[in-house]
Amino acid sequence: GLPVDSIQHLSDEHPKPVDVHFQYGTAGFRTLGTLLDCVLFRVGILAGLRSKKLDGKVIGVMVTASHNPEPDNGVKLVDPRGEMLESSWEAHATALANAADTPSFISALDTFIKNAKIDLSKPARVVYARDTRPSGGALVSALEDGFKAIGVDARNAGVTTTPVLHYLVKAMNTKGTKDEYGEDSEGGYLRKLSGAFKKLVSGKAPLAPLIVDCANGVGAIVGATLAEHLGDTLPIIIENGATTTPGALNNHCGADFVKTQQKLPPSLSSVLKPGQRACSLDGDADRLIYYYLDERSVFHMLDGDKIAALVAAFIVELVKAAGLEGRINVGVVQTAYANGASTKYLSERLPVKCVPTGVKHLHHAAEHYDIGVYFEANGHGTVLFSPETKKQLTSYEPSTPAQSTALGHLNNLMDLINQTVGDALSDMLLVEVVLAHKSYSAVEWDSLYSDKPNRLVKVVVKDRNIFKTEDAERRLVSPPGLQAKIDELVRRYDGGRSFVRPSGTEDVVRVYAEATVKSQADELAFRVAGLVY
Ligand code: NG1
Ligand code: ZN
Repeated sequence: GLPVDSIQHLSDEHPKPVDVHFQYGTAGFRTLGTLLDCVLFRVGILAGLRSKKLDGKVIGVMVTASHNPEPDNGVKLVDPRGEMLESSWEAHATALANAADTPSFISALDTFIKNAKIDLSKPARVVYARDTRPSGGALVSALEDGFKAIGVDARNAGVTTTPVLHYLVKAMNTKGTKDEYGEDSEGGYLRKLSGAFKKLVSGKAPLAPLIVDCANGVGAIVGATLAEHLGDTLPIIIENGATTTPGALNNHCGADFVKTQQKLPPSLSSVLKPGQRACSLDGDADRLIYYYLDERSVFHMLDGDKIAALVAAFIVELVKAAGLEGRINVGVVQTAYANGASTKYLSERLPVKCVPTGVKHLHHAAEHYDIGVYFEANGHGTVLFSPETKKQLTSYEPSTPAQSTALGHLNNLMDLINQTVGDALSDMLLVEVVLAHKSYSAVEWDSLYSDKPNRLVKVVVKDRNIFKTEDAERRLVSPPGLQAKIDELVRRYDGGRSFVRPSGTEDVVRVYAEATVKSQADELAFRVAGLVY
């Protein structure tokens, strides 16, 4: 049965703050770090239960608030294949986190264990990690109390990136099987990525140094070790690597800053030379945005959509060159936030699907292709190779040297790409490989298509839950009549497109608009926002 005494005793040390409601959203639990102690304790227990439910498979727990300001923190669970927690458990997590006190928490646990038919005699295994946030250490202690309370065989992966933690979960669960994903350590991860990278760029012209803005977060730590593994094959210059400077994390730097401000992090203005490539990671290194300055020092951003276009077109070419056209189908998954010009570019070359916001939707849709490329415009994304495709690529007999070369590249890409989740460092190497193969500069990559001018605004409303969408969040069904008004406005703008949806991570409604001219995109966004308000 449930070790009630041990849970009771430890739970009393991690009381729930009154007047706070927690919600397991698309990014797990996320709020001020000072409020999360009890949540971490309870998540420790929940992770143990999830592992027991899945017969002792390893579950991951990541303590991070990604691109959010430094005082925030958060926690999310990772399922055995390295993927996001199954949706039905999100509600259980929310219910347990909100139990007012120890007795109601224990009774909620009891009910949950019965309803979910969890066999408590099963083993529980968890691997956990945190980013560099100052609140992380204490929150991890609370998490460990949760493990202690229910009895979990827990492995501390220390301070590392979100994608490394996802990798570890998958590597631990496949260890010793024919599907072994890789050595189950950060070193194993770095050797896998850098090994594949070196094979992919061998014989290509040397790559010019790349500036990497690490958002003063954990990407700087893992990125520095990666740089050592890469040596001369890719000279990396780490900027914003101040992981212990109070207040520096994500402050005027990082992928979210660049994407939302559409400008250079001020700290790079004296570093970046015209024509030179640079990229920014976010605070837990699962998002990546590239950019460069043109010869007039004008800033140009290469976001997740540009990465998807670059990578998808390259993979399609390799599949063709390997002689596998028609046998391996490549597809792309985007959300409504994808720039209209990227959707047009990609749709002319391969199947493109639009899904609601949130990594789990993108990931699941990408699994339906033989090779599925997914990226959010904000720079989160990866490429998935189906198990069938993996088999095909490892067993296929090429009939010409050219086919053999292309096949080798596809096999190395499978190792280079972190297929569990978006991974800024892995994606960065992927971009560099394509640039090396195509002999593209940042300018040439940028010219695949021109972004349509766009504007994203947030609107604070009384109740964002009245906003209901359909068609992958591109149309509102509620409040009644509002979509017709938006349609009516959009018609008046050349190349106009706009949609409204409630945020899943903030208490706001987001309004996105595109138009052929920037000032019109801004105007359309603000007029639609006026309808919402
Ligand atoms: P919400 O707050 O639901 O718009 C944001 C991002 C998503 C995704 C999630 C999870 C935008 C417009 N939205 O979601 O793309 O990254 O956070 O972190 O960028
Ligand atoms: Zn992140």
